[in-house]
Amino acid sequence: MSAPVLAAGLVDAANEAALPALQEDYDALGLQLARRSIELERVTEAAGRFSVALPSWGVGSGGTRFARFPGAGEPRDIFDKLADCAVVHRLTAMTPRVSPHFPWDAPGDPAELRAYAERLGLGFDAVNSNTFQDSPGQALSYKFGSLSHTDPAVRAQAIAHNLECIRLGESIGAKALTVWIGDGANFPGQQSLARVFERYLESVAEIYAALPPDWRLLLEYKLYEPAFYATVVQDWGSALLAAQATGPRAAVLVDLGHHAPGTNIEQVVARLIHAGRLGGFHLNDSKYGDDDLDAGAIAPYRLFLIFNELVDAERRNRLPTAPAYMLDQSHNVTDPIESLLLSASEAARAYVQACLVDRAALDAAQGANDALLATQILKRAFTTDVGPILAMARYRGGGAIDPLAAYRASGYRAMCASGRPVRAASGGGIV
Ligand code: PSV
Ligand code: MN
Repeated sequence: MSAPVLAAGLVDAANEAALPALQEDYDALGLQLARRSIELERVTEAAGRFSVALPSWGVGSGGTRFARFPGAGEPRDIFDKLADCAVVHRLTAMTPRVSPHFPWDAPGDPAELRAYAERLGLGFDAVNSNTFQDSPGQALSYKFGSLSHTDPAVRAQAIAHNLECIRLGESIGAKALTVWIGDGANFPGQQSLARVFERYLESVAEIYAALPPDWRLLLEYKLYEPAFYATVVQDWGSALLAAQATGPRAAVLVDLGHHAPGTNIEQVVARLIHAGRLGGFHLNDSKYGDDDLDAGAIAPYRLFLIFNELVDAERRNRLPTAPAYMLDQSHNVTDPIESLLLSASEAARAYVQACLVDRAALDAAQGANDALLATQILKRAFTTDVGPILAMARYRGGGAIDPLAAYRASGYRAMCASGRPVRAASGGGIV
């Protein structure tokens, strides 16, 4: 199977033209950081080590409950999706893994899928199960829940699907299963708030029992949608309880869009680190709810503050297992590849900015209760233009100095449009 690829030499030629200006900016930033006793090369090396996984579902146009507007040359299956992800990785040099979603991405032959991904230079991150909608051929419906359903037969079906995800994941080299369920109630009284959670815990325990020893189970919470009165795993408290009740390799997955407006997500992150149960992230951005907008598009300072907690925890050796960084976005008005290029970069930007925080000075300001100075120390790191560090890390990693410009010059989307017929516009749907 062959995939559309970027023309040979395209990135190299663009990089060659852009390198002199980058070098100037990079050197100037180096001088500026040296005055702050920050070693530029150390930060660039850290940037080069940063990576974030791509959601297989993110390379197609998303949609809302009202409509989906497919774009030209959209991927038709997991093989096309991987080809698009490979383009993102080729240009950013920081997205070497893809997080697949089953059954959407169920391969006929997992070995073939794994080999294909390897040929593209990609691996797999956490596999996601899907018991939040009914799939063709499924015996029992998830309309009234899945892992927490009142009917044991429905729960058994949902558990079996998760076990199948583990089996598929093993055959493609994944090391984690992410479980997000849409279970919940739209009306007070519709469900027993107590018993529905107990049933969820029982089901999760069965999934955990089948988890290979080197795997992690990531439990994702979400405030609302599709359930609008009470979601079974509605917040980090419930997810943490579930992880703690389940076992040491169960941890919490924080999707940035899954909180009430105004929630202090960085504080949630700090608490999960304290509990040793921070499993990973679905990075995205939002203004009102689970908007699934591009990471860093709305609240870049919040993203920075989250990474500030992570870098601080790294420094204090409080992150024995690195959290899984994954994007989870829905691209409705952009070319999904372009959004992913920039979102990966925004995640790395927040991480690098957080690496610039003067930790000793912050400790001292906090110790002296100097609120203004402490917050200025964070702002100073946040407002540093780390663009040259990101571009240099990409360049050194084999990516593009300017991924978006290189992508736009490549004609990749037009190439896909001629090889992949447009999918019929369907109705609404969140994915
Ligand atoms: C649910 O809103 C979610 O965040 C979960 O991670 C799903 O797997 C993903 O979006 C795609 O629907
Ligand atoms: Mn998510």
